[in-house]
Amino acid sequence: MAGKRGEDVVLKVPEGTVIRDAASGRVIADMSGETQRYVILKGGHGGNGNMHYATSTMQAPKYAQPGQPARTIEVILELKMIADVGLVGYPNVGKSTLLSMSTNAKPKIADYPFTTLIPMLGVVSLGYGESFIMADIPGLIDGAADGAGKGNEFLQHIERTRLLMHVVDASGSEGRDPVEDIEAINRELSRYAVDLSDRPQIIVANKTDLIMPDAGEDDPMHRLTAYCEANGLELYPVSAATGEGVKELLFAAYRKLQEIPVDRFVFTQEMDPETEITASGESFTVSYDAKEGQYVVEGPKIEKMLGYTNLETEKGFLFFQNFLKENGILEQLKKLGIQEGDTVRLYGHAFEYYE
Ligand SMILES: Nc1nc2c(ncn2[C@@H]2O[C@H](COP(=O)(O)OP(=O)(O)OP(=O)(O)O)[C@@H](O)[C@H]2O)c(=O)[nH]1
Ligand SMILES: [Mg+2]
Repeated sequence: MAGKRGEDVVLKVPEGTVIRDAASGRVIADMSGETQRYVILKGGHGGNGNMHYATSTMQAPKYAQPGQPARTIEVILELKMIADVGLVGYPNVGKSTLLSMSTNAKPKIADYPFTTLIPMLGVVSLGYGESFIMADIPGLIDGAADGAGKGNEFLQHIERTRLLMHVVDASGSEGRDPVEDIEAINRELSRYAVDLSDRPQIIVANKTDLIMPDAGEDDPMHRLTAYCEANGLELYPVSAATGEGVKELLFAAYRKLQEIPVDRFVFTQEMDPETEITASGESFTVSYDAKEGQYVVEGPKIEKMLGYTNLETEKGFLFFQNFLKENGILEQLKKLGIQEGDTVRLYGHAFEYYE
């Protein structure tokens, strides 16, 4: 009698998820800030039950109009964490150790590269309601911006962070040079799809407990300090293992965050599916069959309409006429030069055309 309602498809996503059109990659919506709910595609118009067509003489008409078909779209849901501070650096420099020392998070820590495989968040509480969110991501390697070691996937998680903590192994315990490491990681940050090199940065010189006392000129901290001074970078020596210097680092980060605007990187809409996507398979063609001397209208849309329209009834026939007009079919027939009395063929049906 009244026609069934379709079900809504509701997908719950974590805050910060970016919705993109799978075909073109264009941004449809950024599920952050004000956007808490977003309708990607509205369902088709509902149909009319047979009671809609009841008249005083026809109490129970057999004709009913089904609803319009639904439209479909394939989307990519891009998870982007929302954190204030993002930890970046080569594998094994102690990023996860720093996260576990600074927050309640319990990341996996081990003495080999690529221990962290998925990004992790933790809340840094400094007391008196002073807190911020810190994100640990897996270690980056050369070519990360091009996807090496899944680098681009990991970098996407820090796109929205306001401040980067760039962690290096200041002791050079693995034979790497911290200054070279800073430059290499920053190269990757600037080459990533979204230029991350202008994000405010704090350099964290970790593993200071491993630096030999009285190392003199061999102390990598010397070169690191000189490099940071020369390049205007803030440097904090810490030992994530012993906790030495960590408090100072966290307070410095908190102070710095107060100066950086909170309006995080928001993605603007590049595509509105509502205006671009039409129901699939909703097409038809209008042509002239010279051999038969008939005009031919065909296609899935016509087939579908004929399937739910009873042309034997007056209501059905009226609907059919309206359909031809509203879909521009009459217009196309006129363009092809149709004259009064000509025959129009639609699958099994043939009609004489009259204005
Ligand atoms: N001596 C010393 N060892 C540390 C310090 N910080 C981390 N480590 C050790 O360094 C190793 C790597 O630490 P992680 O925190 O797992 O390093 P990560 O940067 O998260 O590594 P990935 O997740 O692989 O990128 C572990 O064995 C830690 O115990 C430190 O300050 N001093
Ligand atoms: Mg880690």
